[in-house]
Amino acid sequence: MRQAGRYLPEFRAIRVENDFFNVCRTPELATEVTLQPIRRYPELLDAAIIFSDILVIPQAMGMQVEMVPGKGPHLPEPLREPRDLARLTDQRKGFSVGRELDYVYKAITNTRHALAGRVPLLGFVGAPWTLMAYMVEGGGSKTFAEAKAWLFRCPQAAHELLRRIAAVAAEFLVGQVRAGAQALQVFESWAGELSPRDFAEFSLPYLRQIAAHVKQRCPDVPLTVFAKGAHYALEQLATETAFDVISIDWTIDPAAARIRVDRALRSAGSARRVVLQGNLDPTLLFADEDTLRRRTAEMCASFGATGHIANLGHGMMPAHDPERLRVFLQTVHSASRALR
Ligand code: 1CP
Repeated sequence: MRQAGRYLPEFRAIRVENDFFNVCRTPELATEVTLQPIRRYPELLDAAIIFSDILVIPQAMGMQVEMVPGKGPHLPEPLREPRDLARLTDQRKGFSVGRELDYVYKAITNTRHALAGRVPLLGFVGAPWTLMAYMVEGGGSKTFAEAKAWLFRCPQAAHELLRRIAAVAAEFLVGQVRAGAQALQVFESWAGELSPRDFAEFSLPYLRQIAAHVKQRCPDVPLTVFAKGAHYALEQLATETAFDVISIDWTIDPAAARIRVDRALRSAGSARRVVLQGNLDPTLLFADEDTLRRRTAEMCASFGATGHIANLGHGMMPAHDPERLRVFLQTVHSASRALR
C-alpha cells in the first residue's frame, strides 16, 4: 500500500509535527508509522512495508529532495543536461550506499524487532527509469517530456545514469535484507510512460540488472517488480528477469495476465514459478460497500487459486476512508478462503 500512511489520521498527526524525510531518518518514527496500519487492521494485513520513499536514492546520490505537503516531491536542482551527472556523488571517492542510507537500515532493523514476527517486513526501491524521471523533471510530471527528451537526445548519458542508479538500488536492496527485510519490491511507477520499444531499451535491462544482483546474493528473498502501465512487457518480465512476483495494475484482466505469463514460461521452457500481485483499481474504495465487496471478490476469482498476492493496483489515496480499506481486506480474506 504505497504512500499508505496518507489516509490514516494517526499518520497525519505525526506529519503535523515532523517533516517527511525526518520521519524516514528517525528509526523510532519510521517504525511507528510502519506499524500504524498493522495495529489498525490486526489479522487482516499479511505484510508491512517499511516507511521510506523511492526518492531516498537520488538524495543518497547527492540531490536535494523536499516533500512539499499536498504536492509531493520537489527536487530544486534537477539534472538538465549530461554534464550535470558530474554533480552526482555516487562515483566520488569514499561514496558508500551503506553510509548514505544507513538510516533506512536502522529503521528496518528497529521495525523488525517491533513487529516481533507478527507479519513479514518488506523493503523497496524505486527503479532506475522512474528515479531518473524525478531527477530530470525535478518532481512529478504529467508528460515526463524533459526526462523522455533526454532519453532520445542523449541516450548514452541516459544509459550511464540508469546504470549508476541501478547499481545503487541493487546494493541498497541487499543492505535492506541484511538489515532485516524479508521480501523486496521494485517500483517502476512510470513504466507506462514508455513505449514497449523504449521500455525494452531504458527500463528492462536495469530491472534485470537489479534482480540478477539481488538474487545472486539473497536467492531466498522474494523479489517483486511493479512496472505500472507496462502490461505489454509481462512476458519479458516473466522470462527475461529473475523477479519472483509480478505486480500488475488494474488495466489488465488478472486471468489474462495469468494465461500470458504461464504461456510465456512454457514456451521459454522455464520451470520458474511466477506469482502475480494486484490489482484492484484504488478508486473502487470510493464505491459503496456492496460494489467494493463484489468487485474485490471478482478480482480474487479472476486471479484464481494459483497463489496470488492481493493489493491495490497502485496504492492508497489521501481521501480514502480507512473503513473502506477494512472492507477490502475482509473481502480478500473471505474470497480467498472460498477459492481454497
Ligand atoms: O505506504 C507507505 O508509507 C510505504 C512507504 C512508501 C512507498 C513504498 C512511501 C511513503 N512511498 C512509497 C513509494 C513511492 N513514492 C512511489 C511508488 C508508488 C507506486 O508505484 O506504487 C512513488 C512514485 C513515490 C514518489 C512519491 N512520494 C509521491 C508521488 C508523487 C508523484 O509524482 O505523483 C508522493 C506523493 C510521495 C510522498 C509520500 N511517500 C510516502 C508517503 C506516506 C508519502 C506522503 C507524504 C506526506 O505527505 O506525508
